[in-house]
Amino acid sequence: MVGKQLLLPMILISVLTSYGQQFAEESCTVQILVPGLKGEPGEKGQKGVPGRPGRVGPAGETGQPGFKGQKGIMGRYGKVGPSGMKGVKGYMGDPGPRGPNGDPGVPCECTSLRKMIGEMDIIVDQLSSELKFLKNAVAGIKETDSKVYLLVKEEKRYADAEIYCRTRGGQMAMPKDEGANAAIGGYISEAGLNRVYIGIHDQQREGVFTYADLSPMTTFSKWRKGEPNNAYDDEDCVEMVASGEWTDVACSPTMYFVCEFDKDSV
Ligand SMILES: [Ca+2]
Ligand SMILES: [Ca+2]
Repeated sequence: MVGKQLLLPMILISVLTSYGQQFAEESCTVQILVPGLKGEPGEKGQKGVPGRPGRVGPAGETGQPGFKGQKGIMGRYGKVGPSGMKGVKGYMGDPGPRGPNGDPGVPCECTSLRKMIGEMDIIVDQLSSELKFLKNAVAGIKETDSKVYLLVKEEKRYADAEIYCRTRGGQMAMPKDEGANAAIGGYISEAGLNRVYIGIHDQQREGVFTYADLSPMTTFSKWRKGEPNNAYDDEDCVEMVASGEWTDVACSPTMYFVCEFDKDSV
């Protein structure tokens, strides 16, 4: 296409040039220029690249305000608020009708009640004591053919120990033969004790020892060597040591002791 567009001017120039030369050579010759035939239409070209974006247009006009919407549905109930302040105290009401008279009271019997309580305390003490006695008995007793011996692990003076045994139907242990003495001595040593009171004393007459039931000593005795010696002129009771031997001692110190009970009465 371009080639065909340029062809005509070139031909024209060529003709003019040629014409000029010929005009110079043949100044009288006349040339007539005729356009060539129209060429065939060319093929359609390819689509070009997109052009650049155009400029930003001017701002539009402000629109009109819309209509107000309809009222919405009721919302849920809110949380319960805090308690309010305490109100002012009201006025006192009128006094009510008088009630009926009560029953007549009973005279106080405090003295007899106190006496009863005191007696009950004594009974409780006695029961506690009996319970200890039973615990001792359950813990272990010794016996011979005719006697039952009980080692009482409560420290008492001789006089109190004697009362204790008698209150329970017995006596302080009175070893009147080798068998009984060995039984009591074994009891003491098995218990791991060194000495206990037994039922022998010379409280009635100094130097004349009797058993707790005041029966006289006959042929049997088990005095330790050098005993009885009535030391400090104050030894009228007797203890048995673990070997089974006897020693006269004072009656006031407290120590464990052994009671005996006749099997017939147990
Ligand atoms: Ca004595
Ligand atoms: Ca002595």
